[in-house]
Amino acid sequence: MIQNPYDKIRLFEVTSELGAGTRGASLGVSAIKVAALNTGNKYFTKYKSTKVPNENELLFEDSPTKDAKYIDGIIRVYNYVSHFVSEEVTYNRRFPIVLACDHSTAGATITGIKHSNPNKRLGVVWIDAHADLHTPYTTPSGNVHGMPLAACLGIDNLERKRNDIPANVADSWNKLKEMGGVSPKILAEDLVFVALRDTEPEEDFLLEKRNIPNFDVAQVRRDGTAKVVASILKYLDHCDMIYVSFDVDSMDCDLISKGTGTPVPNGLNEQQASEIVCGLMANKKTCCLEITEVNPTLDNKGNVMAETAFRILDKATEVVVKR
Ligand SMILES: [Mn+2]
Repeated sequence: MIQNPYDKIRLFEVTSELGAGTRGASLGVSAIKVAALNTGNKYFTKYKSTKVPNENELLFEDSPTKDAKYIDGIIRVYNYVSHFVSEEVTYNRRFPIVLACDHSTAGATITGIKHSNPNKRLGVVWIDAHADLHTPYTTPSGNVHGMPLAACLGIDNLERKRNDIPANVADSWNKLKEMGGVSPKILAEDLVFVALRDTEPEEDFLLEKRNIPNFDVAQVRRDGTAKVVASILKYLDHCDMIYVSFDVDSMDCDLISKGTGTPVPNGLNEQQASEIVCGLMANKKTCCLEITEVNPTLDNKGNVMAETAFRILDKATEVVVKR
């Protein structure tokens, strides 16, 4: 029996940045804490956090793999993250909020949830400018933060293959897909995007073939956030649990700031992002929130991206606590 309402939440600090293409993402969680401190907000006193180990020292050496950079380090990080999330979900029954630094590890969060609930159908709301549906076979960059959804869907996308990958990379990719003993972890019909607007042809092929919907920025502007949230929840109605992944590059980089690894214009404004995240948190099926890809070293406006992410985090947490 949880007495203290704040004890309903468990924060996880996932500071791996092995999956990002630009350096500095691992400072994202610290930048969010600075935003809390500078506004006198006691968030990090109220909510306890667990620091998940990272493998970032690998970055001082060149990646031994090209088509999935640092994938063996990322597999170790997936083990840490999925273990912590799974334990929390299974034994403590607190609501995990994952503060992550690059989006690759969201696949590990999903692994943790799914490992604890192998028979439940997990819906995923991916709020992101990017589809993160690449694989080592299709990636133009080799950055694994563009691959977590393909890993969770168990997809190679050989139909749109552009890279011949070595056997060791194929092995590691298969390990990532099969991690947690459940593969695939999610089904394409249980996945929706919000604010998707910067995809590559290999990803477009999958989006079209698997019929994965995107609630785009125009629709959010036209219909309003309440209607979009209702449509998302209706679409995922058959799912038992819902995981929400909020990549801050879903927001407009000109309106907010460029403090993220792959900034894209014409995105959500803060209010829209906040209302969508909070609207999803109000639903009892929503079992986890992840906020990711704040990079203060790229911020052209000081610490504005982290400050914006923190305001949304604070509001969303409150919604979960009160539900
Ligand atoms: Mn992303």
